[in-house]
Amino acid sequence: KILIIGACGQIGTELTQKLRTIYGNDNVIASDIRKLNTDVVNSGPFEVVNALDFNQIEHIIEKHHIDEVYLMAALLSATAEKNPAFAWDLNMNSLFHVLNLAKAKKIKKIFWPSSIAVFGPTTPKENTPQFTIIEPSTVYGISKQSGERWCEYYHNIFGVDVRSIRYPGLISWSTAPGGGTTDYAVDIYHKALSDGKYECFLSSETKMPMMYMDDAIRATIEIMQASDDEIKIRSSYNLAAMSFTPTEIAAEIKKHIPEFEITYNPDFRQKIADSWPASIDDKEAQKDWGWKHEFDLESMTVDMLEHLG
Ligand code: VAH
Repeated sequence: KILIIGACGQIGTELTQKLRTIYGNDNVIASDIRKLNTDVVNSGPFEVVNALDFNQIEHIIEKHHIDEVYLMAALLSATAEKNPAFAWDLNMNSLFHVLNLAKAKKIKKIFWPSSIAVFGPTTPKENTPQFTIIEPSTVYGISKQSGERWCEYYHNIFGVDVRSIRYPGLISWSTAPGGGTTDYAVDIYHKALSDGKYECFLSSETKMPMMYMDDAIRATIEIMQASDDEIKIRSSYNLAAMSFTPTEIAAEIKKHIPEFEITYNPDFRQKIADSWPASIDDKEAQKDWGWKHEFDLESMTVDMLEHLG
């Protein structure tokens, strides 16, 4: 059985639904700090769980005979800069709780998300390799780097089966992002349809790695279904699909909504974006567990506008 912590969040919502389709509603226990999403709450078992409460997580794991945990609760980059102490507490201690439960053999497998935010200003910006300089300059990035180190440590020293992906910015029509720097690439579609214009909080040429949610969910499930010996990297895998600037995504939207206009008014998130890579090399994921993305900017835009329109 599977437990998802943070099941009502941006990724958790879609991951829960997909896992329920694959493994059956009753075998996928959704949990979050509150009942924030009615689809998630009503489509199968749901528990209110605080990711910072070890005893609560342990209790739910025993009650439902859980083997696998997907830990999707976290504060994202922009929110973390506003509340560094809480971000560090939540992002690190929730991970320790789950790693320690695996170390104690109460669960067999963990999925934990890392991010391209793990990279910093001294990392090569284009085609960022799997193994490179990693000096993150954001609270969120520091928590992801530390998390990656601990995942690898728990695997090497205690034999914990933990698997992880460095997600790029994720774009979805069905779930809203929650406080990230890449959120503009979701908002822009909503505003293009509702207002015909969008004011972007990043500058026009800010290029960032992005991925459509369908690909991200498939990657998450594929890395968890891979055999143990295929997973050679136990920190976190680079993962890529597309990279674009606000200018480029606006041009793609204009193909469908010719009157669409974008303006720019960068805020504190510009500095966060500037510290991250522009594009990612994910050949290790391709080689080790057969990763291949499907969606590019063009096909994603068609699908987004079709669903939202
Ligand atoms: C954020 N979407 O902007 C997240 C992500 C690629 C960064 O982890 O904070």
